[in-house]
Amino acid sequence: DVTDEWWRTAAIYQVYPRSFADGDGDGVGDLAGIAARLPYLSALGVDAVWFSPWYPSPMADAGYDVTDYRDIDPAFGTLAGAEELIARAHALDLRVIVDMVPNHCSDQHPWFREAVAAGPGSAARELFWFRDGRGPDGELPPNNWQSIFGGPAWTRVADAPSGPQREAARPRRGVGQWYLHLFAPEQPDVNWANPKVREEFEDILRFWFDRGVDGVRIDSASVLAKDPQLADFDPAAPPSPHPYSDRDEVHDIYRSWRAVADSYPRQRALIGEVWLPDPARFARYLSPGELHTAFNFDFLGCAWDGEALRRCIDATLATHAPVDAPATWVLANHDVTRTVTRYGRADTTFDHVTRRLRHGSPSDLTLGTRRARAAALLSLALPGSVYLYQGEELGLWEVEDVPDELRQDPIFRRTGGADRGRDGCRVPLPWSGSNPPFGFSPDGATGRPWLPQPDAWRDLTAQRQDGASGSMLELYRAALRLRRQLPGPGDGELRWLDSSPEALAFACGDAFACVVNLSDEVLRLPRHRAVLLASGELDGDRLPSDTTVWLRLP
Ligand code: ISL
Repeated sequence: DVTDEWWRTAAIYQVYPRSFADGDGDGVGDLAGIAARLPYLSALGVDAVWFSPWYPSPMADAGYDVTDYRDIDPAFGTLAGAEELIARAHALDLRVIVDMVPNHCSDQHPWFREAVAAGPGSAARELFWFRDGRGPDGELPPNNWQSIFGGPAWTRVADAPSGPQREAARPRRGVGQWYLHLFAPEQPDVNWANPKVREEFEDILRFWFDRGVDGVRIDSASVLAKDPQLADFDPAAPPSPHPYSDRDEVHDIYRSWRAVADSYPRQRALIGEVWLPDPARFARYLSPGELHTAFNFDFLGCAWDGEALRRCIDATLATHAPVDAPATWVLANHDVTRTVTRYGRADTTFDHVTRRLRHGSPSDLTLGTRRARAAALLSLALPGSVYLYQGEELGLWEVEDVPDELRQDPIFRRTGGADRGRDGCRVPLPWSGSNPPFGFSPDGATGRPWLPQPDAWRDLTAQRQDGASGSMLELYRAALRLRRQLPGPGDGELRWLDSSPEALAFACGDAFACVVNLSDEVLRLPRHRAVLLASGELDGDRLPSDTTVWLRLP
């Protein structure tokens, strides 16, 4: 149906392929594992599945370093397997979203290998940002830009070798030009001012749309365009326009992408990961002829505090209303500390420069779980679309004691361990049984899960929670079921019912209300209403602290 704007109120489940389910027993998740668990996702009640990158990759950044945008990494499966997975998902009424990584590719991508081999001044180098270094021998990076993962945003390559060495040329610490990478050195930024780059990615979009995918999630969507001057700047007081963030040229790219999406008879959604603190700048990505929807992390970065949450909700709704785009709500993803752990701490703050959560105190997981349940019902009640990260529905916590030698996140390495990185939220899911690998890998598997699972996850397996009243899984299932059945949760216009800073009480539509108690005191619920669902136990008409309730209004 061409008019079906399913993404407006969708609940979208993020699958992180390495860690979802392992079909072949090597300890790494794969498409066969995902295919076997699609019925689980369908029963959970989500509308769409977003797959984090599944393309061939050396995995320097867990697949966000792509060597071939039109294929599947052999560790995950085959392209035919992906096509079959898309078809199976559709047969279960699940939409499919793939991850598009347009800001950078892998340093092993044929384009980059060719650029290194071809040497300075070549057309191949024009697909990236190569520059001579500064200093007498070019030994200093071309400018002062810092990588988002720590350290300089530049790496030097060897000068172009000639003769038979050419083919084998690989980037390494060298004496030649430098290339720009806003993320890890293994992720060279491509040059979006080059028409060849634009053609290539439009073709890649078509490639996946032709295979039936319903939308793309656009990684790091606001940093694609760079100021070709590549001048130094003070990150504490960046110039306007910014040298690489949110430049006007980037909107031009998405207008072309929209034309590609619109050339298909069935709606394909463009979903931007648009990290921008300024709501007006954010909303530009949603203007007519650009992206359908976008998410950022304001909600996720919000403290468990009534006033802060209300401000964030109001600001988010106010940003989206004028552009007639749905608000999006994200509590977790593969880049941040899991909710249970985050909410179990008194001192978590969000660092807007590094975009990392910071904390000092240990986490109280009982409190964290209670709040994560309350936050889940809040996010699923708010009007708009909602993104769930795999394992959130099981109440998994951050695995903070991953041994250093097993950590794979480049952030851990690039910061010398000062930032523990993102491995702790990427531990393979526990499905069944009482011991690792908890059904993540099939019986008789030869490989162990690529990151070790805590023994205590035996209580959090999907199997253990299935049908268990009061389990996190059953809470998500019930909420997603109601979200589908009723006008109200996830839908309509939000009206605040209470102005107290420590209670978030709002109605959506005529008959549905959501109340979150963020105070230390018991809250008395309004009369003449029926309880549809609660994140914790109620005592008559009393709502305990850190609890959310969904109500049917008379
Ligand atoms: O995770 C972050 C820093 O700790 C964020 O700033 C993150 O880098 C940013 O949101 C972009 O994230 C996306 O692109 C990265 C990749 O590492 C992330 O996993 C991905 O979500 C580079 O491709």
